[in-house]
Amino acid sequence: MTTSIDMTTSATGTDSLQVPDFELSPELAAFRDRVREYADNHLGRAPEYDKNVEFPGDAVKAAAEAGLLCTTVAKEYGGSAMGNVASCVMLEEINKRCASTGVTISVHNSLVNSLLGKWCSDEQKRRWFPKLVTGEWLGAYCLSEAYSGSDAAALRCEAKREGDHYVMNGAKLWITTGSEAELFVVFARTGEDRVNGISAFVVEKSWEGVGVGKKERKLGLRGSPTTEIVLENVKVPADCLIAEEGVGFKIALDTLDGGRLGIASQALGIAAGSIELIRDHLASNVDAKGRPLASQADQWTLADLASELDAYRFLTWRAAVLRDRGVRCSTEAAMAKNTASRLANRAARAAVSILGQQGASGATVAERLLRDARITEIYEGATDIQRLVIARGLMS
Ligand code: COS
Repeated sequence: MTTSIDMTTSATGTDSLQVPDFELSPELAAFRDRVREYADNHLGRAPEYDKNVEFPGDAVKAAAEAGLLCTTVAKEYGGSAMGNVASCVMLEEINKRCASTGVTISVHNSLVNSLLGKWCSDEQKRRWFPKLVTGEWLGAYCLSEAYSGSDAAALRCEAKREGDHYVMNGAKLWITTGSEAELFVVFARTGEDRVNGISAFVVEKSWEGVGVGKKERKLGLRGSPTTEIVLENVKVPADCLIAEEGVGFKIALDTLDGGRLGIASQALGIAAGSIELIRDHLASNVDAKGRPLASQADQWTLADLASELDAYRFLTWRAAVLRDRGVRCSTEAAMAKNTASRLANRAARAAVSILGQQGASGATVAERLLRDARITEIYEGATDIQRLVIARGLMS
């Protein structure tokens, strides 16, 4: 008896041996083109934001008007519900041009809006989303403290329940968009247990006792303000607790899985921008007969960087697809950030080297890309933390 195996169709009628389509769908390609148009029209001031240490308020406002601050919000709350893959495509394009604008949008969408959408009640979403999706308010994510960076569960900020509210005291460090945000997601201790004693809250900037502390002087992303957020006897209404007491740490780490896709995409954008600089430089350097003068070594560098860019983009999109499907993607997101952020640093360093004196000059894009690349290996979980998450994922 011969068994015939249908190689194209599964019992459920779906294509069981389907090869993934490595092209963007027509809808996503159209969205990417729209983001490119936004970038062409509104990110031309990137060098000024960097030079003047100026928040890209005009670019962020234009992003809100273009519907780019609501990609991770459901339609019923005014979002476009485009999801994580679309957000990754968008963030790569934006970061290629301006990483300060890119990180502002990444944190707003991937850390704040995503978290509220997944964990808040319907009433809470109706309270905050109208302001967040329109960009009237920007959001910030407050996890790190002086004694809890990589070891996030060591945080000390506390929230003590007193009747119908909590009294919050503590200080958060390295807060992206700190001085510009109106809404903070704050992780604070409501119990002694290292992990299960942490809860998540929404805190509004206008409340008494909420202050913006020291602003950091930074190597890169100079248009993006990174500040301390000080919380002194802040009365946080009990209905600003997110989900329930004790699940804050899991909410924080789950949200960071999505945030890391945003930073991986930022790194891809910085890498892509650097590779384009190298390509254009090498292609324009020709002899009298129009033959390229580029050394073989420089051509190998270009080839290797471009190959890695494609590979890590697919790693990033794979994790984003999983997250859009509601599947935990901690390992895959960490793989994406680990590889893309290291590539961004190598690509930007190569751009500066290959462009020579011109590349190292503060007047060129290469120098800014190199400074902007550095942080992608540090924030939202340093490279060694990503490697730890990957190893734990593989061993579990
Ligand atoms: N999604 C949901 N739950 C998660 C999770 C995730 N991605 N990651 C961990 N958890 C859960 C674990 O399953 C565990 O729950 P149980 O005790 O019920 O099993 C709990 O959370 C604690 O996890 P874990 O034991 O791994 O906690 P650690 O203290 O060992 O944390 C690392 C480990 C280092 C991974 C974590 O502290 C981390 O990611 N640090 C970096 C923080 C960071 O990125 N900061 C940047 C802030 S924004 S600039």
